[in-house]
Amino acid sequence: MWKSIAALAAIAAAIDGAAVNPRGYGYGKKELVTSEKLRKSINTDALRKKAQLFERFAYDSPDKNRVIGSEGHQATIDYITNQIKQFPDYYTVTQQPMPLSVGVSANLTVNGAETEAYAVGLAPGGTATGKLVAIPNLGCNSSDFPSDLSGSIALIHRGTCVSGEKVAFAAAAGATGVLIYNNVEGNLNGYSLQRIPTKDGEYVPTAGISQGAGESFIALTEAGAEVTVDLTTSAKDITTYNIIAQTKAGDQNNVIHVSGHSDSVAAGPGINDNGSGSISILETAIQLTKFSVKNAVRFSWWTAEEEGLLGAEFYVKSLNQTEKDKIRLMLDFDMMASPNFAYQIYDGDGSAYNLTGPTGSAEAEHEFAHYFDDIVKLPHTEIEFDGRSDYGPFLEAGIAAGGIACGAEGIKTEEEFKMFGGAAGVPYDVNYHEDGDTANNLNYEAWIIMSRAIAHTTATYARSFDSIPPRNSTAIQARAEKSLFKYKESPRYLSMI
Ligand SMILES: *[C@@H]1O[C@H](CO)[C@@H](O)[C@H](O)[C@H]1NC(C)=O
Ligand SMILES: *[C@@H]1O[C@H](CO)[C@@H](O)[C@H](O)[C@H]1NC(C)=O
Ligand SMILES: *[C@@H]1O[C@H](CO)[C@@H](O)[C@H](O)[C@H]1NC(C)=O
Ligand SMILES: *[C@@H]1O[C@H](CO)[C@@H](O)[C@H](O)[C@H]1NC(C)=O
Ligand SMILES: *[C@@H]1O[C@H](CO)[C@@H](O)[C@H](O)[C@H]1NC(C)=O
Ligand SMILES: CC(=O)N[C@H]1CO[C@H](CO)[C@@H](O)[C@@H]1O
Repeated sequence: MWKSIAALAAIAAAIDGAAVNPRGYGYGKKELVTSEKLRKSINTDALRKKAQLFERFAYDSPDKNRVIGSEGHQATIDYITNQIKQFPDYYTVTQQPMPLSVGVSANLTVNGAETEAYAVGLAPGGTATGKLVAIPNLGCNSSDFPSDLSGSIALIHRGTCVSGEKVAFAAAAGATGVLIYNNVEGNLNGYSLQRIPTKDGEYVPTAGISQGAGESFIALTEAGAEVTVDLTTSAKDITTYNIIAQTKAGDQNNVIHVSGHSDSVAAGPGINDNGSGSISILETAIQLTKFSVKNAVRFSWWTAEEEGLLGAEFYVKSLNQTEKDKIRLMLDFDMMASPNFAYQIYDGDGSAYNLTGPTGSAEAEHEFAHYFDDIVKLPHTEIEFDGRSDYGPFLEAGIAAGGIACGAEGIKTEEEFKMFGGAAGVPYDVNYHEDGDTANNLNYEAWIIMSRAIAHTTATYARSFDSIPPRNSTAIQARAEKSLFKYKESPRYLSMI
């Protein structure tokens, strides 16, 4: 006996249909999730245990971090995926592979003298020798580049646009290598071109150097001296993964997308930044399995956030418009447990910073405010909706977004001290991007409040999108274009690139 493909498909659909109710509730007798029940199921012990585990992934790895391509990061990805796989009836989970090139080392001599330099992520390895040509302005426009850079090495200042654009302009003009010099004091180490290449061979070997070195080479070229550069870089091709899990039940055409990032910077284990966000989301995903949902809930753990939001960008680019339209709201969570915390909500309605998000972002902000005002009765502030984390690519695609954070390298103000305690005049997280970003240095009081805010919004939107304006691609697109223009000019966004 054989069955036609169509018959097999019908059987598969019938089997699927038994387990999945695309119209809603699903899962037999599980009760519909509520904010209160989901919030109460999140506890500090479970968060703490996972933070210690993430830290172990970092410290058991030769590099003592969870940076992309490291054993610590792969262990994190495997752990999260396996946790979700414990609920095969509840979630489908996939790992989305993303090929990347990470920098290994760079050796540079300038006029024969060795100069400290660092390989830059996404740039290929290779050798370039030639005359140094300083690029005026910031190299964000092709008109900054001489038409023929054949056999030359371009020297470009960091900032204002992602370095991937600068290197692509230089390579298109014939440059065989690029040096990027820092726009703040110190070496340009652990830096990335921050933009996935759009075609093969778009980038050339690139190294990062200090601001001081860059300025001294410019002085030489301006004095008319010929500056000869020998650059050798090495890079390693890796495959890293986004993790995407989605409830099998719930309306698959109206999705609440909850996400954080799974990687750390190279300097340390990255337990607040942003292990804390990843863990809060994982715990929410685990606890959600006790309940049924009306709208599908999608959880994502992005890779390569620290290299320029690459995982989230890669994911958004992989979606066609129909798939983008299914995401009614994207919520992003990073740095949930800063030692000197403030409760900060992304300013989606633009009331504090003038940068609004796509339609629906204002309503998301108000839902978080409702949680702080009415449920936990705690103060909160706003932070600029600047696209400086994984929600940036979603904003750019016109998808409504929101989120909360506890603060990174910014300084707590006197006013915030009065609201939240801690210490004024000190960063929210003194360990930001340092080796002290460990499980012991988290603020567990803040973390549980923040995690329950995630549970609150997840449950609220898993029940209903009534508070989010209906989808309207025309209006969403028009709004996105406007806010995108602005957020790419925001000082906070610019300080990241
Ligand atoms: C690049 O420079 C040209 C010439 O100065 C100008 O017309 C153009 O608008 C610039 N493009 C961008 C994207 O700034
Ligand atoms: C740079 O030099 C160091 C020390 O000699 C060497 O270990 C490393 O492999 C070199 N890197 C490249 C890209 O040539
Ligand atoms: C969009 O992508 C989904 C998932 O890959 C696919 O099933 C669907 O056919 C695509 N739709 C269009 C219009 O291309
Ligand atoms: C927001 O816009 C208003 C009116 O244009 C302006 O007065 C205010 O300074 C702006 N605020 C910020 C934080 O940019
Ligand atoms: C969608 O938004 C556009 C622009 O704001 C508006 O003209 C149109 O009437 C809206 N369509 C629906 C169905 O609400
Ligand atoms: C919201 C927030 O603070 N997110 C941080 C997570 O990590 C990245 C990279 O370190 C920071 O740039 C973000 O600010």
